Amino acid sequence: MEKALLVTCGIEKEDSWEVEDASSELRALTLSTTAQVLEEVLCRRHEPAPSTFIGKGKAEEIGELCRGRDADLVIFGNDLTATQQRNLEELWSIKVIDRTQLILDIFAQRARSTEGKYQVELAQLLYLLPRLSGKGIMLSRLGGGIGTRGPGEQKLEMDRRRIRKRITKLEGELEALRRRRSTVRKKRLDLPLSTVAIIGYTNAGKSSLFNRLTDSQETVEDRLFSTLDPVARKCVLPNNQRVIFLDTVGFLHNLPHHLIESFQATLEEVTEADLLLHLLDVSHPRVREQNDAVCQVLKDLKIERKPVISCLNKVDLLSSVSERGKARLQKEFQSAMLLSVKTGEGIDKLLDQLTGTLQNLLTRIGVLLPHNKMGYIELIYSQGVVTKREDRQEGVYLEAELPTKVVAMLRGVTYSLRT
Ligand SMILES: Nc1nc2c(ncn2[C@@H]2O[C@H](COP(=O)(O)OP(=O)(O)OP(=O)(O)O)[C@@H](O)[C@H]2O)c(=O)[nH]1
Ligand SMILES: [Mg+2]
Repeated sequence: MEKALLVTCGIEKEDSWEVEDASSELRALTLSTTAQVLEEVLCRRHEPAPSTFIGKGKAEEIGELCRGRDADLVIFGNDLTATQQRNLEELWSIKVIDRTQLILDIFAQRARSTEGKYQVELAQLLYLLPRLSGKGIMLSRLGGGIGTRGPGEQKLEMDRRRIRKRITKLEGELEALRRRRSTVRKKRLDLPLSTVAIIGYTNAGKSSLFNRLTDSQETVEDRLFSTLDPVARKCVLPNNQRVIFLDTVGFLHNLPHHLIESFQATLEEVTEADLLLHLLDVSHPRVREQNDAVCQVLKDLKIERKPVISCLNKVDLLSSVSERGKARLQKEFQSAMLLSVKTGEGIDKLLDQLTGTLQNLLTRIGVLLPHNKMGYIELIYSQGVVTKREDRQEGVYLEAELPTKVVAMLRGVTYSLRT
């Protein structure tokens, strides 16, 4: 097990997060890998020092600490330039990893699907490429961040030309996979079921809720980024409407932008959902900052206007908070619902709210189906809520609330459609 020293530097001009919060998140990220945390060093600067980020004096101080504590590597809570990373490695004669590389390490460990694996490898190579310039960091040092992960021994021997070739190949493969996936998704969309994406900060309890709602067995762990590949599953709501739930990758504050781009395919799923279920871990001391971080990602994805139901999860851990305190919290977070996936508290209410919101997304129609189109009756019953039925001579007349997608399908096949 590698022993890591954590360094987080607060930059006054850049970040709204307190350096303490950033550091405790770095600790949680590190503990999600196989590394062990020796000590956390916090510092503050007005702006990063170009050659060492933290400044010469601080760098020497940390060098001493590394030797004294026999550290195997230093992990930064900030992003370093290739030069800063190289300088620090030379100064300390020790492996230095920045926040992006740490996150990539975790992603590499978690990726399951072919697409997920390709995405991570692509992001890793794009990260490595500028770091191979000039004298470069010793390739063996780049042997992934922690443990033996990272692009792998053999791949690290590749020179830049071969890395570029590999990048082009991966981009091609990913594009092909994306096209295939979009066909699959289109088929799913043709099936006109409403889609609900469970989103939220990493470790909020998304997979736990997904499992509970869909009776599944997705990985649930007290670690950051347990879920990497999105999973979709069907579920029947209490009013018999069928919907698709999506479990998604967790969000993180200051997720490096190029990472977001390489995970765009994953986030496409979220972008196309009809409704978002935003889960917050109310027991987390930084729940407000986490909420802001998620809202920021939604803005980046340009989907901040999508209908959202917010839930304050893990309410079972709030036993010391008064009812009034809880009500205040609910109000503060977009009239959120109180929920505990663990005890089941609030699940029924959530399902009611979900049904209601989805129904608001439904269109009320009256439709007369001719006798040769009876196949659609079953579709209407399974996708919507039928409020009236009359068997007439010309066909069957139904009044129902239906997802807009189904309404569009019906337009071509009926004598009369009233919306
Ligand atoms: N006390 C308590 N713990 C919960 C509750 N819901 C989830 N957890 C725990 O929170 C941790 C994270 O749960 P996950 O479902 O893996 O969270 P996630 O949002 O899918 O996390 P990532 O996939 O890593 O982003 C696990 O240890 C769960 O057992 C809850 O209502 N109460
Ligand atoms: Mg998960």
